[in-house]
Amino acid sequence: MSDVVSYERDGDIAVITVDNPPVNALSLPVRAGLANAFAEFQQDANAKAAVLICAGRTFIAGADITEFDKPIEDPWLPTVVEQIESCSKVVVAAIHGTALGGGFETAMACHYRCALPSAKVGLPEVLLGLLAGATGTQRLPRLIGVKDALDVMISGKPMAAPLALERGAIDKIVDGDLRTGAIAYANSLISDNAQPRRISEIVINPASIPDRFFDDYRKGMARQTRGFFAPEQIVKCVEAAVTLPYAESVKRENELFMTCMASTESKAQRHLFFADREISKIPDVPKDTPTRSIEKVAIVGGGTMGGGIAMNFVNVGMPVQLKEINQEALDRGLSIIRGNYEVAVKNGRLSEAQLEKNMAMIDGTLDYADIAEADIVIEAVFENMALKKEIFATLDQTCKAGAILASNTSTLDIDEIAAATQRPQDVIGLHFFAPANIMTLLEIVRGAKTSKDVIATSMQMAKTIRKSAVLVGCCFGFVANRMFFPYIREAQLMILEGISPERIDQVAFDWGMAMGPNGVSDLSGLDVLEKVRTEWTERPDDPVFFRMITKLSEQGRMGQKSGAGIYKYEGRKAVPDPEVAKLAKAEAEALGVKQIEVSDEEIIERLFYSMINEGALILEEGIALRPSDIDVVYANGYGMGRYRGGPMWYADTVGLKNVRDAMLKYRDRYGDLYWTPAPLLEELANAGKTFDQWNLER
Ligand code: 3H9
Repeated sequence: MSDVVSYERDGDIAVITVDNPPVNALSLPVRAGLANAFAEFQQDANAKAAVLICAGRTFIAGADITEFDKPIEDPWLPTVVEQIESCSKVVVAAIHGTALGGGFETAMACHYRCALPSAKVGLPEVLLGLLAGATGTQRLPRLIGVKDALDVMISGKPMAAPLALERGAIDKIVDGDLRTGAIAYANSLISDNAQPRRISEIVINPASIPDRFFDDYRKGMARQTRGFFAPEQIVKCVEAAVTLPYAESVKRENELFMTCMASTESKAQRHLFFADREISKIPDVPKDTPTRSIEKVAIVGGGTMGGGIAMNFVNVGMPVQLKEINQEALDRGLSIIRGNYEVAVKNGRLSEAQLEKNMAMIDGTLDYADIAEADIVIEAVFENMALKKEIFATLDQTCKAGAILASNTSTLDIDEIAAATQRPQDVIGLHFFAPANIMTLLEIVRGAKTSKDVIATSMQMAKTIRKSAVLVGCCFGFVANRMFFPYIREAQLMILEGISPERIDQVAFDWGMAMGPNGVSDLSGLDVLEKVRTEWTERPDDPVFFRMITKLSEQGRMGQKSGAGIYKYEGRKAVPDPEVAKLAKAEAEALGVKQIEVSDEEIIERLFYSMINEGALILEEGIALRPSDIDVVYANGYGMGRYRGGPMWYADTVGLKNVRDAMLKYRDRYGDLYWTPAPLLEELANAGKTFDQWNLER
């Protein structure tokens, strides 16, 4: 028998067990093992039914994604699932953990499905830019109906066992030991003379589907799926399930699966799947690094950011102390948090009782002495080095030994902040992204003296509060903002050059950003960006740099919050403002900036290649551990469409030679202040390599 699939008998029941840690992915040995095991079951005259079960933490969690970049090797999963379904004796799937993708497809090939109450089943292929290509798009609509199946496959969200039972995706929930329960279920099916029940034999009556159903479905999903390739292919597969005979529609599914697999979008999404998991691997901070216990959390500064950070802890049941400078500021901070929870209550995501419970977990204080026993203190006051140093000096005086002292700075030098204390080893940056209670990204900034256990504890704490934490080194702006500055810089210069903010934003949006650079600047606050500019002591010596931000904020146009910034605002709707165009023209004249016409391609190149070049510098300096860490930052913190794979992956898909050559074109026009290719970019472009290859080879 195979190493990863075993066959044994328990009375009349064959028990086929997959044991392929960590998640029982359907790698070639598993597929081959399943094919052999089901052939044996078919031959085994003493086996009246079979139970398919998995060892370890989960049922099969899907196809082995690492195999998708290699040639397919037989037996391919669609063949294995057809073999399972065609067994002449009853097969029962016994599910625990997560039966996902190919795992759920395998379970759907079984004739009956039972599951633990905690199990989940689903087809999340869409999140990898794929579709359920082992008959999943054909079986699920037959099993639970076209609309529900589409919802499951387009969202990628798994169904919890009780919902799966209600929808008919599973047949039984087993309490207690799964193997015992599944064998008992199989025995009861035999006693009842139950026959194999094959989903492929269910026919969907086309007349049961309302006219225009698929057109309407496409319209309904358009916003959510903008830019992604797979969702439309999934809809096509389900249309085929309704209109074509099973064998033909399976063929269609296979063709569309292959198209998805070869698509740039899917490659980008698969890259991010692994990138999201790589971020927790820190070469000099291994998994067994000791950690400190974090039970008491204090936050200094109860503004929008501090309040948002507090909510992260409260939401996972951890009480928080919130320190403010006076009662008025504290009351305001608490009322913002309450307001956020009230929205959740209004949307039905939180009960009134939970709201009150959450608020009771926040203990406001005006006195540093009250937070002396905190295990971690997170400072979240505004970006001002002098103020932060003062706070850290006070924390050093008041906090217990061993407390982690963290700053939520988005740009400033952690080492300088740490130097205000006698314990720089305990100081770290925790850069949350606004709104801090919603955005999943957390940049963890390692100072020169930050100790490894403080890093390990911060990474672990990030998991607890469900953040995607990327460890970065110390420089102005770290990874996220440092790469964001060139992006904003180009958007600003283009406005001076006579290109309308709305066109720049539209091009960025169409390319895949959730919001263009000008809309984001207004949302962040032009006063905030101006403050960052002035705090940046080594900012470029260039009067044009961030010019409109400076001028508009001088006029009190601070962005969305003041009703006007780069745009005017009607409520939250951004409206182009002719005054801004006038101001840009006057500033351009004063600064000698030429008015030019640009193509959409140029807008994309200037916005993103400037960002990518900064990324290359960041990699050279070791500020980010790997190119894929930068990709995670942009996919999770800045709303860059996952189908782009992040800026560094995108650069790889464009070709680094093309990126470098475009930079040289702009260097000819603008000089070398901004457009000199980073040495790493130059080296890789000349060698015909990608950032990804560079990462693997070093
Ligand atoms: C598919 O099925 C296509 C078919 O329809 C058609 C075929 C013809 N393959 O996430 P974790 C690794 S597409 C390979 O940290 P958790 C993961 O990289 C697939 N490796 O654990 C990590 O490695 P490392 C559809 C995989 O407990 C380790 O396992 N299925 C796969 O937080 C632990 O993972 C999916 O999309 C895989 N399929 O979460 C499900 N899955 O330790 C994808 C995981 O070296 N998987 N790894 O970093 C998941 O959603 C989560 O991993 C899961 C467990 C919920 C299962």
